[in-house]
Amino acid sequence: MRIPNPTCLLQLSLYLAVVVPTSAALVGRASNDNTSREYLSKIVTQVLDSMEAHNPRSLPLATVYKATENSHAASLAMMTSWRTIVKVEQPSLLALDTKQGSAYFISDISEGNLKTKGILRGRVKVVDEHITELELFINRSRGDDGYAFSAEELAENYKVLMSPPKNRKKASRAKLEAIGAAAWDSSNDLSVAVGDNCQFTEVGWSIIDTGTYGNESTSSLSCSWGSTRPTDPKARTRLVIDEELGFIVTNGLCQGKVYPYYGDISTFIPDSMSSNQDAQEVWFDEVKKQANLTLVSPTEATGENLEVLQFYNDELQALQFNVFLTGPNMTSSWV
Ligand SMILES: *[C@@H]1O[C@H](CO)[C@@H](O)[C@H](O)[C@H]1NC(C)=O
Ligand SMILES: *[C@@H]1O[C@H](CO)[C@@H](O)[C@H](O)[C@H]1NC(C)=O
Ligand SMILES: *[C@@H]1O[C@H](CO)[C@@H](O)[C@H](O)[C@H]1NC(C)=O
Ligand SMILES: *[C@@H]1O[C@H](CO)[C@@H](O)[C@H](O)[C@H]1NC(C)=O
Ligand SMILES: CC(=O)N[C@H]1CO[C@H](CO)[C@@H](O)[C@@H]1O
Repeated sequence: MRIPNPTCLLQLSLYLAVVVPTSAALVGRASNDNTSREYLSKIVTQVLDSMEAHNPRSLPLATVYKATENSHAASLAMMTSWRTIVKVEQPSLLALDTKQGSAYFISDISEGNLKTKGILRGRVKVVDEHITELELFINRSRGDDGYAFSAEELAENYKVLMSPPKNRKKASRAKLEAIGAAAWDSSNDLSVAVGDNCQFTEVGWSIIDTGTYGNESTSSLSCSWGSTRPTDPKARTRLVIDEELGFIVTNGLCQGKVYPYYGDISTFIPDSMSSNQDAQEVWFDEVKKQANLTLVSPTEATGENLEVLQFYNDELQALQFNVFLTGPNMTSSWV
């Protein structure tokens, strides 16, 4: 991670941004508080640099901070991220919430011998210029996220999201919050128009689903705002609301099953997508009879999704399912 000047990071969008909070934004805050876009991006840089340096002690941590890595709590000094990460690329996506002092980032990382690339993503919250919350996820191959990911495509795919058209119509904070809430409640009938170029990704990857029999599609899936979206009454639906770039960072859990899939891969299918699960059961029974492939046994799991949406010009512009799998019927450390 080498960002000589953190402001370069947002070069394209900063000129649109309110760099210094207005006096109104500071009302009710301690005088040493700073939640400007510039400050928040600097904090993210510090966190990533400290990983490369294997030194979490350099960070401005609050006396008591809350932190999780891949869904479980640990002190930063004990976390894998600060032990094994040797290089962090500059974030491919950075969402900044100047009202709550929170930031979300996602970056390519290298570990150990630099031969494999992974993906690190997370959320930081600051209060009075101290980090109070840190929620991190590292990709450890597709088996961990249950969906898919691509360390190779991440930066290229997200570039367009970080430089939206200058003349875009920004949505109000209330609208962004309403979309975040509806994303985790399938009974919420908020209608959300999906843009023609809306980008759908799973941890950086523009998804190509070849289907159960490997013959269905060779092109990328597009976004949808469907009834199969899972419901989590405890979802945190407005973790980072970036009013400038239109990002909504949410987190919720959904129950589902890990199934063997076409070829030798496995995939996580939420219970809310019951017809997809049924199709997979049919395929599983067929292939099991043929007995010429080894299959991972369908197994219950919880998918923890740090779901990111982007909305402007009255349309959904990006939808990202960033899933991490844990055991069945798990709950979140954060609720
Ligand atoms: C907030 O932090 C940024 C980045 O460190 C700095 O440039 C800016 O002057 C600070 N603003 C306030 C009001 O302290
Ligand atoms: C894919 O293959 C399956 C099984 O052979 C078949 O039932 C299905 O119709 C095929 N789908 C397409 C889109 O060709
Ligand atoms: C397994 O057997 C079926 C039926 O004989 C055949 O169609 C399929 O190609 C075989 N798959 C593999 C991976 O050998
Ligand atoms: C998870 O909870 C559901 C609903 O209560 C239950 O049916 C299921 O057996 C549980 N799974 C495990 C592995 O405990
Ligand atoms: C560190 C690590 O496990 N990284 C994995 C991330 O994903 C790639 C595939 O793109 C794997 O090859 C890496 O092993």
